[in-house]
Amino acid sequence: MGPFSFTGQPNAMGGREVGGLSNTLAAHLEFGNPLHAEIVQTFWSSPAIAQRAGLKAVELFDAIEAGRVKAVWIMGTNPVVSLPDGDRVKQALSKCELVVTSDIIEKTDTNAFAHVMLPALGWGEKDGTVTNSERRISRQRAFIPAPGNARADWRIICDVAKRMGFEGFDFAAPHEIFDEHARLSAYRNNDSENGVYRAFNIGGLVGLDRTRYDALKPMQWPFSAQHEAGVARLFETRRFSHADGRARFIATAPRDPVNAPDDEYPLILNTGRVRDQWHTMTRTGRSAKLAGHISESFIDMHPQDALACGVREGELARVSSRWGSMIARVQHGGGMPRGSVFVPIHWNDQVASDARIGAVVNPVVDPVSGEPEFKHTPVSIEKFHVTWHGFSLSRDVPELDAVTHWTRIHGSRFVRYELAGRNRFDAAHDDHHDWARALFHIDDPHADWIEYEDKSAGVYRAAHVIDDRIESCVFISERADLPARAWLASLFEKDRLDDEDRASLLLGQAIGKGEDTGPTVCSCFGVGRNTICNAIREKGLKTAAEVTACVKAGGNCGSCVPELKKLIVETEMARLSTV
Ligand SMILES: Nc1nc2c(c(=O)[nH]1)N[C@H]1C(S)=C(S)[C@@H](COP(=O)(O)OP(=O)(O)OC[C@H]3O[C@@H](n4cnc5c(=O)[nH]c(N)nc54)[C@H](O)[C@@H]3O)O[C@H]1N2
Ligand SMILES: Nc1nc2c(c(=O)[nH]1)N[C@H]1C(S)=C(S)[C@@H](COP(=O)(O)OP(=O)(O)OC[C@H]3O[C@@H](n4cnc5c(=O)[nH]c(N)nc54)[C@H](O)[C@@H]3O)O[C@H]1N2
Ligand SMILES: [Mo]
Repeated sequence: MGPFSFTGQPNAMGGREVGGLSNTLAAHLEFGNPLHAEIVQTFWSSPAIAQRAGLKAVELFDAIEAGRVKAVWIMGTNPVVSLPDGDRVKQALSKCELVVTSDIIEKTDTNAFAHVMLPALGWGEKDGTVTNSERRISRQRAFIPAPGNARADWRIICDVAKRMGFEGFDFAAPHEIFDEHARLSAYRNNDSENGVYRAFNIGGLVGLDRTRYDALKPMQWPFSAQHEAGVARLFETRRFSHADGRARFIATAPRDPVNAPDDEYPLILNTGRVRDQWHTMTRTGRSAKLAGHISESFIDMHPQDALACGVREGELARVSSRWGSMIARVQHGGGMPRGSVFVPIHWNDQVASDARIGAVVNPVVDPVSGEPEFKHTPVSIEKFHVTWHGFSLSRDVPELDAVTHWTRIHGSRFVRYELAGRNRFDAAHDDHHDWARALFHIDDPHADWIEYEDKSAGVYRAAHVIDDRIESCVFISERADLPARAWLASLFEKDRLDDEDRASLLLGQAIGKGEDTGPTVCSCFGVGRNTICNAIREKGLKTAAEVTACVKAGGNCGSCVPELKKLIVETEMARLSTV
């Protein structure tokens, strides 16, 4: 989206309409204007109403740490991962007297601090409306049944409110809440003496019963009695939301980031997303297909900066700032300028030993919006020393206590770990053998255990088979010669290994058959990089559309099209450099 992202969360607009931010009242009414507060209070016949904005996210955790806030209810967000200065967020939560969380996933970095967990329903399990960036309200319907005792957030809120003795929470279903929401949006929304004009007006949707609510078609607000069809373009009438109907330009003075790089922290850390993960990965991290694209966190940096820091592509490095540190693998592919490094925001303590970039990010915020300086933290980078690299694939979770660094990758019938360690294996003492069996909890001396060891090269490979079915395997090496993971992963789909599989097992690839299709580029159709590059080379493909026609990649959601274009250029450059 570049610098002009309006809003990213799919229902961020919906969140604003219902007053989901600490500095707004519901229905586009604001704090700081007594008339606004009075409108909401009167509509709700509420005995009291807050007159001041609440604490914004970063301020809230400062207040928790200082003991000024003693109870917090965290709903639908994972602040231990997504807020800056993440270790301080952990510290604040561990001091807080009461931490309640509502999430749809049990094991998250934030849930680790909860005293009370309230299991919620996810979007495919619940019923309601969402609003996207073009003000279009759409019905959202459950298409999978509720798991266990999980309940919709609105039900949880209403029940807690009722138990606390508050009135006005007796809703039987979402359409009743929507009706109240629509009535508030239209309430005193006019130019009369005691009203306040708001563009957000869905008065035309007041009084929908369950049947009409269920049948609601997507439509753009405002949707009042006057605008029955919804409004595609706002402000065509040149009526804005200020009392005088006029818009305001606000001159903003540019300001440098508060923390400048220096000798100790000479590089600028930029953070953001990768294509196939969503935020803190609680959901996307569980998809085997999505993990095929980029499976580990990384530090993208210019090759010359890497040289100056003494790190090489493929090696692990530590990124440190004044606030904290994390570890990830160095790469150069992103075209970073000198002086800047990029680390994705997604990986966290559930999926990796030490990959939470939020711990490194500085907590300075914009004074007006409260938005943190997520894209600018001075950091230093140094090599993270390990003596060996490896990976394991297993049906059960291995024992990781003796492993220095790991990342977990979700497979369809297995879990994969990328591993690295600092210990030295003593070949004379069967160290590898004992270590690998402990990793998979194997005590049985008669287990079907196949192993290969090249002591002088520091290479060890082993696999555990039960009734001809692969149970686990581990590959470690002191050199950069580990096999690709794809073929081994495919063995976990089989109920029986055939003789050829067994013979090829510790090679890590099928003898004589099949080819490595490379890391996934198109997640929709599971098309690998090598397949795409071979097609481009052999058929002389020149456009992304031609690649799609040939190997299907890019033909569904289209999010890999930029990558296809890049591969076309790279393949052409490689061809030119060899002629
Ligand atoms: N796959 C995926 N998509 C998502 C999300 C996700 O988690 N995963 N999250 C959604 C959400 S909630 C949001 S908010 C959006 C965010 O969407 P974007 O804001 O588009 O995404 P980011 O990756 O955070 O950063 C965008 C770019 O801004 C650049 N940048 C950093 N500093 C500067 C600067 O000073 N000037 C300029 N011009 N550019 C700069 C970064 O290098 C980066 O390439 O994405 C949404 N879409
Ligand atoms: N360093 C750095 N940090 C960033 C950013 C950055 O660019 N750089 N970007 C920032 C931005 S723009 C954003 S939007 C944030 C996102 O940060 P978060 O909002 O903290 O990230 P999510 O992973 O989307 O968290 C959503 C949580 O709610 C749970 N959940 C999902 N659906 C439901 C539901 O229906 N009900 C309930 N109760 N829970 C549910 C999920 O399992 C997950 O734990 O990260 C911010 N942090
Ligand atoms: Mo966002």
